[in-house]
Amino acid sequence: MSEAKIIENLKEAIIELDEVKVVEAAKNLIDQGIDPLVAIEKGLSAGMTAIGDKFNIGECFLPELIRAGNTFNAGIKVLEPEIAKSGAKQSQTGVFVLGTVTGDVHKIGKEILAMLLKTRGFVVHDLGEDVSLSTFVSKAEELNADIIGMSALLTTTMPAQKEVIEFLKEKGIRDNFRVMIGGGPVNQKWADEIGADGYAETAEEAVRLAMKLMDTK
Ligand code: B12
Repeated sequence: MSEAKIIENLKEAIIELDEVKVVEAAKNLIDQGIDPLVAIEKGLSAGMTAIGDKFNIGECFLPELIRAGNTFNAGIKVLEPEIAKSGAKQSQTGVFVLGTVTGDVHKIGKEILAMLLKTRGFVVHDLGEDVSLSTFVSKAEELNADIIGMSALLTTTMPAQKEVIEFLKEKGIRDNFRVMIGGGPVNQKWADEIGADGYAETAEEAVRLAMKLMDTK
């Protein structure tokens, strides 16, 4: 089976909410030596975007979003050891405190980022979802973090990213950390506006950026 067809199968499996198909396609992909990161972006994530679009126009509802998330995770579970193998590094790159902002429970993108950061040597403290402003800041201080990463998938929760940065400034500790933001509705313009040190559209770009930011510390 061609690489394009396998990646298409991954995407279809998400849209069809088919966990058996996603596992089969992911295994197939490993057998064929296809880059799992390409498969995540072009297959699994593309499927999630399609589900999101269907949700937007009322063609599917919350239960389908939840099942799509489960299907996505079933695929990732198969790919994860492969990704770890490809990027395994011994030395510690930096300490990364990561979470989804308050009011927001989307975790799939954040967890992919956590996984990739770990394969590149970062020590990742995933604070979970619906993380309050004070938790982000107190944990970053306690763990002596190099980078704080905040995920927001809702336009209504994006302002929480700004509030964390403002809080860091109020406490006079803004310069102790690099701050990265991401998530569907977030973009570089928003990052500039709120004074974040970086934005990345995908987890792969985010890891590259995190490594670059470490050089500026
Ligand atoms: C799955 C899903 C859910 C699941 C979440 C399951 C889970 N545990 O994560 C459930 C069902 C719970 C859910 C609920 C809701 N959802 Co929802 N959901 C989605 C969906 C379909 C996929 C999200 C996803 O996982 N994408 C796949 C991952 C891989 O992509 P990603 O998260 O963007 O992450 C990538 C990058 O953004 C980046 N990244 C992510 N985080 C970070 C952090 C940093 C620091 C960096 C640098 C990069 C980075 O790297 C990742 C990998 O490349 C999206 C549609 C979409 N296309 O995104 C809607 C979507 C996000 N949801 C939406 C909505 C409206 C809701 C609800 C309000 C629905 C409702 N009426 O209740 C609730 C809100 C719940 C809440 N309070 O949070 C809207 C948001 C609209 C908006 N712009 O505000 C979307 C866009 C759907 C739509 N088209 O309308 N949802």
